Amino acid sequence: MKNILVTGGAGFIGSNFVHYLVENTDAQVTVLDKMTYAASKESVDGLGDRVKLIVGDIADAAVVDPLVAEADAVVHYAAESHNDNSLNDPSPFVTTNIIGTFTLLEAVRKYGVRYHHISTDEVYGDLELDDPERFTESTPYNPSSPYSSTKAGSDLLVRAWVRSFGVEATISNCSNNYGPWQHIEKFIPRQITNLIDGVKPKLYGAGLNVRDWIHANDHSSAVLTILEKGAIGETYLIGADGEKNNLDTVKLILRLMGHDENDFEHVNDRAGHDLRYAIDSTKLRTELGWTPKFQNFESGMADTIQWYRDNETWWRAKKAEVEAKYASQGQ
Ligand code: NAD
Ligand code: TDX
Repeated sequence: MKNILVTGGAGFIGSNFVHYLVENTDAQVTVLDKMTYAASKESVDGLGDRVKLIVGDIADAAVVDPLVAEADAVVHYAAESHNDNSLNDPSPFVTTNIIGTFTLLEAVRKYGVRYHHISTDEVYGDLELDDPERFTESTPYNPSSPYSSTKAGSDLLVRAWVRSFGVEATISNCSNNYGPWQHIEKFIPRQITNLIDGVKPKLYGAGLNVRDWIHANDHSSAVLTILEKGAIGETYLIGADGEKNNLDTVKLILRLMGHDENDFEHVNDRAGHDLRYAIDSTKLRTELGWTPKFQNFESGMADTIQWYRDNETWWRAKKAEVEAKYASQGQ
């Protein structure tokens, strides 16, 4: 695969994958990104002539078609990605996540291009805290939020385009990512940057909701493994056995940043808040031989905290607006 088109490659996880491709392959990488509020050009700066950034919308066939025609593979990360935003205004989620995916699928069908679809564990809904089963590739879809339902809809389009039109696609559903370059609207960077600003971390509800954390670099290595070795038409779940409840995560951040671990506050809960996500990634590990490298959440978190301390100029400009929006919702 000489030419790889990465949609959403200026976002948190997409940019991590662009770096991973540059470091681990010889591919030329074209990033197609609308540069929404969630994008940052700096995240893909300095990578030389191996990486080209095209600013455009995945829902615009006139932009997508010629780029797909030139590509050997498309890896589709672009999305509206934040659950809280989807509760305030679902509209861009439907346009980008569903119409955008449809537009890409029509292009890969037309030009016979290999396609990998990035999705989330949230399509499966949530689990009870004591459920002994985790999500697997055969768990029925049961999304809760406007965000997760549009991601589920996009996954189903991919499955239908494989079966009906013979599109050469794979799908991955990954658990919650953490690491550098994550937008400060998200849980972990919001709390780190709050503490840098002398503000208490904000926990939705009681904080007993469980998320299954994986470092973004491990997500990237899994996606490249699937792109190179995955079986067409298959879905692979990506996870690193990183279940933690939000209360424990906030306490860890407080401790690593030198504060009393009870120095946080409870705020309004999220509507329809999923209780627990947990991934069983046995298929990816046994069939494709993938293993995560970032097994130590505490040291991954310490490095992430250091990154936000070192890169205040990157996030500072966004902080006041993000916090004003949360404050207006009692969060
Ligand atoms: P992000 O919000 O940080 O980045 C999304 C990127 O997509 C941004 O650069 C944005 O400008 C771009 N984009 C949005 N609409 C676009 C459009 N219409 N056309 C072109 N580009 C557009 O998101 P993220 O957290 O990096 O998530 C990336 C992907 O991974 C998403 O598909 C998301 O569903 C999936 N995912 C995320 C997580 C997570 O924990 N963040 C976990 C599993 C799966
Ligand atoms: O201030 C907060 N306090 C809090 O308790 C915020 C912003 C969140 N939370 C809770 C809500 C969730 O239980 O923390 C947990 C994580 O929240 P988010 O970072 O918003 O992530 P989540 O809703 O779990 O979704 C993420 O993982 C799956 C990504 O945003 C999605 O794109 C991905 O599909």
